[in-house]
Amino acid sequence: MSQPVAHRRTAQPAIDAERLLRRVEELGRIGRDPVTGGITREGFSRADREARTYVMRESRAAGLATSVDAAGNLMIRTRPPGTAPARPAVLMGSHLDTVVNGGRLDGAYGVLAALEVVQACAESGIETAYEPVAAAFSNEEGALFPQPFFGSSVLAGRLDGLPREPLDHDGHPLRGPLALAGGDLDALGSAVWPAEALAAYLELHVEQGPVLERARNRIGVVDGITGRTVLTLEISGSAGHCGTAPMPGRRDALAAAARATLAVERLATTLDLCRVATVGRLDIHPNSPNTIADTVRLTADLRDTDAARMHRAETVLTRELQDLAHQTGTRIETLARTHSAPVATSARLRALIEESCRETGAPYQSLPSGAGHDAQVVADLTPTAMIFVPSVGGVSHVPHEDTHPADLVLGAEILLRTALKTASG
Ligand code: HGY
Ligand code: MN
Ligand code: MN
Ligand code: MN
Repeated sequence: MSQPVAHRRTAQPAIDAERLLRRVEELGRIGRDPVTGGITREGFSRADREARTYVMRESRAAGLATSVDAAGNLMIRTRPPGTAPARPAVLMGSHLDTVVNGGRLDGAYGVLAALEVVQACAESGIETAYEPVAAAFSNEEGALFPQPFFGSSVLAGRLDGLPREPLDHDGHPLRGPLALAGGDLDALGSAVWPAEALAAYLELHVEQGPVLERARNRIGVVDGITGRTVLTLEISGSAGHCGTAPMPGRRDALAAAARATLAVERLATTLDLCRVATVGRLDIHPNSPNTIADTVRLTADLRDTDAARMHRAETVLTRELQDLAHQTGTRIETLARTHSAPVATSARLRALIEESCRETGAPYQSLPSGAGHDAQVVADLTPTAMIFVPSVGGVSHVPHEDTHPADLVLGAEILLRTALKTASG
């Protein structure tokens, strides 16, 4: 690791609250449904590209240097790479893509706060041992192309787990949309960071749950991030006329999918094998009111902070699906499987976050993250930590996802202070 650059301080970097809140609102208009108010910016969609362009434009207007790597990750620096001695980065970021009909803060807030920190450092002229860099990781949610954590996985060098030709849910290739976002599927290797290029990763995010609000704490210091396994299952049966096909002998893929959905739910209820288990997406063919469905695809999302529990839950589900296929005369296949291990965050970085909270008098607490984050992927390379701010009503992935403006500003302040403490080497 290169020797830290001398630490020259001029004015103290400061968060510009009005600028941050303005950007949150402006970015929140991109991909917004005028009827539901929900945000839909699936990774590598047109709306996602518009969001990346908005953040790039704001960064350049602020005199910052932007670049998009082969995975479509947007990086924002105080000055272009190569114009100063190379230093390990204190990387801060999150994602700009959303779930379908989601909220305006999940991911976007963390990217804009990271931009705010880098801009505050540039405006102050501060020179730190490590370089503050902001990142918008591509396709964190996997809403259209079911390869969640795509951008952070490439940065972390997790290329083996990616399909050669990633496809979206309807079989359309990623290659074109990735190129439109500034990426290059054939050059993903160029977007991999070596561990020594990083000193730390910090992610500021809305909690997306009820814990902080209920406890009346304003900052969450995340101690662990949940593990997550997502199975894409395909159930194949036989189509037929629903009025003439006798009940005995049917191979009804949708009836089997309904039983599979309940089997997934049971993993986290009566069987208590993992913390949560959800079927969130169902694609039915031919999806016709008077036709027996012949094919159903569904996603099973299993989560726990204990890897062994998650593994056991998946094993039990696999066996139950085999039994179900036999009972219903259908074929049940796993088309795809993505897995992120649970991770513990860095105790050293957590202590710096807590120190920043004490300096500001912000009431804080430790808590686990039930949501998955890019931080658990970047943890492969470098110490990572997450800072949460409260979610109003404890909800997220819905149009009414919200956080009080004062909490949004406080979160950015804590991110800035923690980043400066980390960057000072
Ligand atoms: O699903 C999650 O936990 C996150 O929103 N990607
Ligand atoms: Mn999300
Ligand atoms: Mn998120
Ligand atoms: Mn995240």
